[in-house]
Amino acid sequence: MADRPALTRRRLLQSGAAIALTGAAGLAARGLTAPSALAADTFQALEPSPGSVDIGGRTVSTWRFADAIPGPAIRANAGGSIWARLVNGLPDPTTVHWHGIRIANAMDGAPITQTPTPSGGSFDYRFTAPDPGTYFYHSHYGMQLDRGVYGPLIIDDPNEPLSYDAEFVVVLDDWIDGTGTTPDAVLAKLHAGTLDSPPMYSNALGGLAGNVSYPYHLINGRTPASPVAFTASPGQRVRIRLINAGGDTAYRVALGGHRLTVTHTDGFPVQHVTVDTLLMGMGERYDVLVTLGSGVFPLVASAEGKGARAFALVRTAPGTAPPSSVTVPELDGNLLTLAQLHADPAVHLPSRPIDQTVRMYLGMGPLGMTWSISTSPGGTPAGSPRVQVAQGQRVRLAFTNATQIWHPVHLHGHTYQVGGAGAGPRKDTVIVRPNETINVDLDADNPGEWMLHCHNLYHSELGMMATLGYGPAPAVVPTQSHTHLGL
Ligand SMILES: [Cu+2]
Repeated sequence: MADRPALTRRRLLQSGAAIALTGAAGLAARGLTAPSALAADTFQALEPSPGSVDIGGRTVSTWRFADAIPGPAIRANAGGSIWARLVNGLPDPTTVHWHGIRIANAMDGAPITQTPTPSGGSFDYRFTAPDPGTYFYHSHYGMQLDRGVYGPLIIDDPNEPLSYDAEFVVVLDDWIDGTGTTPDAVLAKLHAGTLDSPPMYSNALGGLAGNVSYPYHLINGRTPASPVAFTASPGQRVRIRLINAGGDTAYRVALGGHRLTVTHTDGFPVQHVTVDTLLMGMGERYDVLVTLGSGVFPLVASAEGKGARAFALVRTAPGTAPPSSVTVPELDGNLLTLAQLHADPAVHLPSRPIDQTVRMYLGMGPLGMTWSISTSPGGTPAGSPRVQVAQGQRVRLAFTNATQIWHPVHLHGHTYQVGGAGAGPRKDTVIVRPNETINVDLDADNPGEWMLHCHNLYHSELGMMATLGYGPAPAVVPTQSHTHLGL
């Protein structure tokens, strides 16, 4: 196809994230051989372990997939087979979740679909990613994601309809691990009601912006003191794939001197809309197109309501880099709203009656020490409800936020359409603001037990999680929480 993007290996390496070693080359590089019956189009060894990471101006000790964060970029074609071999070098059990992928249930990497892989153990994830787009993978065990156990997952469309010259993969993260505390210690304080955070508010998020104040905010593992520089040529059209891998931070993203044409959210195409800036919750992804000017430009992800930012550079010409404190007027410009987003008609849910509507209430216990999803208003923060659906149903989930803080609500194994068939974007993670109700519709076409939870890791570990399951509940439902807080 004439307008396919010219994505060379060099360009991918310029994107600031390492390309995955694929197929036989990847196996050979890892000293492994694949019996032909086990061969896959894409192979990736994942060996999480404790160790130090240079985040730019500071070295921290943490848990991560490789010597640098994010972990290796895994890249595959839609419909191609992926084989990721987990070898757990962490002292705790772990799992790997393929966030946003409509995957077979047993491969979802959730602690309700597999026994977490013990320290020293291994697990082969073998799956096909049906939908092209921007995804990520991360540990789904305890607080490991808010350490550094995550990486980007890009599914290419062999018939990519968008035309662009280069691509940047931009992974955002709030960082606290190894800075004198750990996410587990922060979680324990939150649960005890003793976490002392400065007030953090955001009008755009409708109230409290977060619970945790982080010392650093990173783009592709680097602090603003030593930013990543993405390079391209003036006039080139660049696809920027944005991934929020944070634990408790919404990021407001802008590129100084440019507007952003939003083309996808959570992997799925939307009708293009051009804005100055967009706000993304934990677990959300956005793809934007930008035609680059000539110069050195600040790419800023402002930690919403937290008075701090992540920072990178986009360089298309020689020149002095702007300081990380540079004013970026686009951050205060036209902000993308959910109402502006409409799925590309090619990915609309077909129109049909809703078979089952499930009301789900997002709640908070005293002092934010516990959190909940309940199927009744005023439900208690105890337990993780299971929503039963039947294969073939059109299901509407109605999320009502009864708390004073926003929640990015994530469903495994499915992509819903916000607002119903033909209305808003296809997504797997949606921000629900205080006192807001958001309806999302989905087709129950992927049997299994699927986690449905807030992607604020502190909220989910303190109880804001449920299960969407097909048919009667399985006899044994494993525990979902591994924080050793007795929940
Ligand atoms: Cu939440």
